[in-house]
Amino acid sequence: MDTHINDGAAPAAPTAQDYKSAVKPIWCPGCGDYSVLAAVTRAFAAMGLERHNTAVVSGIGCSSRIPAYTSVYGFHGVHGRALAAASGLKLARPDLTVVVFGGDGDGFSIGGNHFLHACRRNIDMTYVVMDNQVYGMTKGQASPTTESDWCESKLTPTGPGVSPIQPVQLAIACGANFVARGFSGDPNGVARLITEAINHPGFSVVQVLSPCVTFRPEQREWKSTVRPYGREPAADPALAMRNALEDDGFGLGIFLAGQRRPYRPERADTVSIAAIEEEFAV
Ligand SMILES: Cc1ncc(C[n+]2csc(CCOP(=O)(O)OP(=O)(O)O)c2C)c(N)n1
Ligand code: SF4
Repeated sequence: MDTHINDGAAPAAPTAQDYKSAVKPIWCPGCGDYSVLAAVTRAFAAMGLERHNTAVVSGIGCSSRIPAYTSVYGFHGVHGRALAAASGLKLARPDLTVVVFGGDGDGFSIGGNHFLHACRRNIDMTYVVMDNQVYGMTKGQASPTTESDWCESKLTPTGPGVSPIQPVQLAIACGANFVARGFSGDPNGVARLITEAINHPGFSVVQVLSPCVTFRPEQREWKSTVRPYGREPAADPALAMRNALEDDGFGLGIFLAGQRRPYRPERADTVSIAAIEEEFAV
């Protein structure tokens, strides 16, 4: 850590505050995303991550504002392309800790194709999906995780009418190596999950149920719906999937801590920027 020099000799332990930027979040009062920001900065502090060796990457959405609010390197990209940008970054700089943030719309609608290939590819990075089952930033349309009978959007007055995606099941099915679910109302629990996800090799997915109090005010009740799903993390994806299928979408904990080898092409370590420029005649 480059701050916190106490007596000129030993650096003091970093705090969550060290990982927050000076930019004040503009989320609605009560939005679950505040707690996710608290959780991720606590996780970074607990791990003592070096800010210059850490990068957060996002797409577009309320949840995707996280890079502006952290003091590590950040990239606020385009809608649905966070995982593509993060994959390139991690392959070019495998020494960095790369954590990706976004919403359910960003990740499973416009970014759905990238999500399944990121799981399949298993690059060593962490994806935190802040799932509020709605498009918050564009004022409350149904997303891929919205219940089929949610009738509050003018675009879908009788409900979307199709079954929602189950992110935990999808991540396991597509090959993610670590899959967990947390709740923003428990920031310490989310911080622990993010820490474990970063420490686990390969592609880690953490679905964080994070209420949109403006367009889904009923999600305030999630605090009495969530509970630990109550089983040990499975190393076997088949067992993890069975546990996920038996869960109702509100069980919290680690479903899968798998053993797949992360994807890491040899070439990414050896090729130089000069060689790339020469190859492409830049
Ligand atoms: C290519 C493109 N299409 C559509 C949009 C409009 N748009 C911005 S954010 C968003 C959805 C955000 O929902 P979600 O990812 O669930 O994040 P939240 O705002 O709920 O955190 C959409 C459709 C856009 N910015 N770019
Ligand atoms: S619209 Fe919803 S998701 Fe966006 S900041 Fe407000 S409460 Fe949060």
